[in-house]
Amino acid sequence: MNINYNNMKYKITCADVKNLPSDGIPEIVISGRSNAGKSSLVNAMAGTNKLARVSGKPGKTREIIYFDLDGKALIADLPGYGYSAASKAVTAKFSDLCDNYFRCGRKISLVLFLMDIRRTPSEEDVGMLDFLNKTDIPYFIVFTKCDKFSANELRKQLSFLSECFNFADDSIVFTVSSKDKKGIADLKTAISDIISVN
Ligand SMILES: Nc1nc2c(ncn2[C@@H]2O[C@H](COP(=O)(O)OP(=O)(O)OP(=O)(O)O)[C@@H](O)[C@H]2O)c(=O)[nH]1
Ligand SMILES: [Mg+2]
Repeated sequence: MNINYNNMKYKITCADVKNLPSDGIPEIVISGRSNAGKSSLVNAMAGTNKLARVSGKPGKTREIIYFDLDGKALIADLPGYGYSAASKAVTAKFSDLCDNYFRCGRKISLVLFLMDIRRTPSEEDVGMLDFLNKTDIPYFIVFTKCDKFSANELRKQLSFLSECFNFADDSIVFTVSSKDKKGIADLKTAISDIISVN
C-alpha cells in the first residue's frame, strides 16, 4: 500500500482508555521503556521534528498520543515504562494506562516494541516481550539509537541481544536511528505491508 508518511498529523491525546479513538483503521502502537526513543521515532517516520514531543528527560509522554497516518492507520505513542525518577503514584498511573490499553480488547494491528540498543534489557522489557509472545498481536522489535555505535559494536551488541531474547524470526528485528535516519525506510516499508493486510 502506498502510504505517505509525511502526511502524519496529531489526532488526539488520551489519558484514559475510555477516550480512545475508534476510526476503524489499523492501529500501530509504539511501546517501550521511558527514553527509548518512541516519540523521536514518530518524528523520524514523519520526516519532521515538530510532531511528537521529545525530551532528554525520561517520562515526557504521559498520555497516549495518537497520530493519523495518511488516513490509513493510527499511530499510538505510549508513555514509557520504568520511569524511576517519577513518584510511585505517577509511575503507577502511567503503567495502569498502558496495562489497560493492552487489556481493553482493542484490535491492535502491530506493536513496535522499542529498546535503546545500548542498554541491557530490563525486567520490564523481558516482561513486555513475554506478554507479546503470549498474545497473537504482531510485533516488531525495534532497536533504537544505532548511531551511538560503530558497525563493529552494533554487530556485537546485536549478537548479545539475540542471545538474550532468542528471536524466533530475524525478520521482525529492526535497527534504526531517528537521528541519522538509518533503518527508518525499511521499517516504514514493513509497517506499510502490515497496514495493507489489515
Ligand atoms: N542519538 C540518538 N538519540 C536519540 C534517538 N532517538 C531518540 N533519541 C534521544 O533520546 C531521548 C528520548 O527520546 P524520546 O523520543 O523523547 O523518548 P520516548 O521513548 O518518547 O520517552 P518517554 O516519552 O519519556 O517515554 C531524547 O533526548 C532524544 O533526542 C536516536 O536515534 N539517536
Ligand atoms: Mg515520548
